Amino acid sequence: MTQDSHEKTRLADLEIERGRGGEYHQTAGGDTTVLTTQQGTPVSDDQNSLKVGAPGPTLMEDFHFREKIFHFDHERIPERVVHARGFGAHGYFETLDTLEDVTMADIFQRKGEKTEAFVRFSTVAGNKGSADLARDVRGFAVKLYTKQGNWDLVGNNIPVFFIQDAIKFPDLIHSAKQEPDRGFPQAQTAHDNFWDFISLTPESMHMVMWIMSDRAIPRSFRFMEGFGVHTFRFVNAEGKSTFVKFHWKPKQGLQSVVWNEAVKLNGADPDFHRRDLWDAIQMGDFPEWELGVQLFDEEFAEKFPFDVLDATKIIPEEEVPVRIVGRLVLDRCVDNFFAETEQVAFQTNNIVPGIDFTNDPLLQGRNFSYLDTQLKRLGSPNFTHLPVNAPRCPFHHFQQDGHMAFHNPKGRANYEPNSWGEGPREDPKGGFRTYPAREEGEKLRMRPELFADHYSQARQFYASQTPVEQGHMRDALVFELSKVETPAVRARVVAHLRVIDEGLAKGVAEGLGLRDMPDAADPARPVVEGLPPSPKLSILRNGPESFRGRKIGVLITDGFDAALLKGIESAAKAEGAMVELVAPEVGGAADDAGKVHAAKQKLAGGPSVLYDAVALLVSKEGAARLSGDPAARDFVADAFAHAKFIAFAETARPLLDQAGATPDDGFLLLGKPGDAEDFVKLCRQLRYWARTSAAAREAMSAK
Ligand code: HDE
Repeated sequence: MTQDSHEKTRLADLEIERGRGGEYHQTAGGDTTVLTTQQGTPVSDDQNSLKVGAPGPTLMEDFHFREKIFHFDHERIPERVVHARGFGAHGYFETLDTLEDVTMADIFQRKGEKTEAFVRFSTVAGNKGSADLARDVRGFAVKLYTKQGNWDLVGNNIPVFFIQDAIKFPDLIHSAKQEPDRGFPQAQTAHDNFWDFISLTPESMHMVMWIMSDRAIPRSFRFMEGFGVHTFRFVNAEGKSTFVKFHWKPKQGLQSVVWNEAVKLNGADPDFHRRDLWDAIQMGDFPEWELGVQLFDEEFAEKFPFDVLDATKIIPEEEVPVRIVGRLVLDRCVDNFFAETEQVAFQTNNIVPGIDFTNDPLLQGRNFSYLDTQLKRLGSPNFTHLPVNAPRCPFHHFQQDGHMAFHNPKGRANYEPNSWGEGPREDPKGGFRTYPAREEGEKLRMRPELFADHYSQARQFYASQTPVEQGHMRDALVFELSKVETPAVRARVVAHLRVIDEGLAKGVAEGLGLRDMPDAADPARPVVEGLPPSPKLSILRNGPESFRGRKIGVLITDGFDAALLKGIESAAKAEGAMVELVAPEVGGAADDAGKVHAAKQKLAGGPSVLYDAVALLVSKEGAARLSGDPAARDFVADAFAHAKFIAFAETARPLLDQAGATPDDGFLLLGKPGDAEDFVKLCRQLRYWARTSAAAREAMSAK
């Protein structure tokens, strides 16, 4: 690594020299900085190790070679035991509403104030190198560098969790990850161990409904919600406590992909979510979420039919509305993936005055785990010295030494109190004070009685979905359980589903070819009847109002109609959507005036799953050329099967025919450039679901 403090040596421009033995030398020149060792010694040759004679043995003496290989050998740090695959970005939080009445947290005191933030999104089960579109929960971890210390809200895109007590976390994660003898499957829950554990753990049923829904296959990090999951406490200056649940709401609405699309995306672009976030930020279309809080008191908690400290339960927004108090904007990509995204250390125990924990046994367990795991991953208790983890506010303490300590205090006193008048002292008034909750009881390994309700909210979640979403959940369960090789495990899951919804259980049993319906599971507590559906739980009921931030893939071939492309481009621009060109060759295609338009994707490597909607602008000759081309057929057939909106020039009709895509109301014939505006308007619905099922057609015609 070169240090700024090194004097830059200016040499001739970068050039390649052929050396005596035919070896190549690349030398620094012009403004190029001279390569040095870690110790700062300038390096004369980075292409050849030091040898005795040209073919001779390599010499131990070659300190540059040894240092380089030594460092390379130690580049990896342990990946996170969960949430290994992630993607981070910088941004800021802006306070939109003050909350001084309920919390003294400094970040909520002044309207309009901005606080620096770092966010890391992740999948849970897969290894670092797994694909983005795994069916999985997404981590939504936010670090807020407040004036009173770092506050980490380490959340997920699903508001509940599989288990109620942290002691079960290793079992849950072991069952979800690769099976230990064979080391597969990777980044999938579709295997025996996972469903075996789940079927023996009824408390997971609510979460199972969420992960079998399209929430587990988001279209983009930008279009998903985030949740703090646990109930936390706000504490105000008078010491009064208010319960709080945190919600991040994407400014551009919710959107997911369909399962068949997810499977194909994992092949077409395993980095689909990373690339999407990176591209959006680079283009200046900054992803944004609102922070909302659900506030409630002990009295509400007492009368709520479930335990508010049980992380397998939500409080429906219809019951306690979400009050918007701020917004989060991601406006800067990382400079270095390892330094920032990999080394960022989130900890649930990073809280600030005005915010406190509750007795949620999952949260209590997490508070141990996150600190502990950072030592393993980052190798030193000094991980807070890393720039991404360091507070932005002043900090002073007497913790010292350890590996890689590079903020070392000066002076004699390294303890307090001391007689030297040196160093920081505690602040009894302004310092963090734990909320003095009254606790008493016997030491027991037990859970509160209401935690025994495992099915009521699972049922409520299913009932709150549109018929299209319910169909997706059924299909997901059938897919996952079809990969389970032990019939008894499949049957046990269906037994649980019978308590949640008989129709769902029947559909899954049919999909599995299960001949004998198992008896329904026996709930530990009676299911609470008559919970009203919560429309806020559906993705399709909370979609975007515009097509902003989405992408249209336009297939072009030589001789295509330039005016139609212009129409699409200007309609998309007006909406804030993107257009990407796909052509048989990446070099692009010439329009009807002979002007060449470079393509972003080659057709055979740029399938329609990469886009939210497609437009087919192929010319008559192009359609003839692509006749029988499997990539062209799949481009159209997939867009059709995935219920996407499709615009087409008349000349492209043969492509529809060969893909078996009969135009319906989700198609738009582009007769003139202005028609693209109607197309973009259609696209606001994101999908033409009526194409996919009778239930969807019925639901749409009832609208
Ligand atoms: Fe985590 N979790 N978790 N988790 N979690 C980790 O910490 C753990 C849970 C979540 O982008 C680990 O730094 C336990 C719930 C996110 O760096 C580890 C339990 C929720 C991330 C850990 C849970 C989460 C993690 C692994 C059960 C949503 C990624 C690496 C009590 C509210 C953070 C690390 C990032 C990461 C433990 C359950 C969210 C091992 C013991 C519930 C977003 O400490």
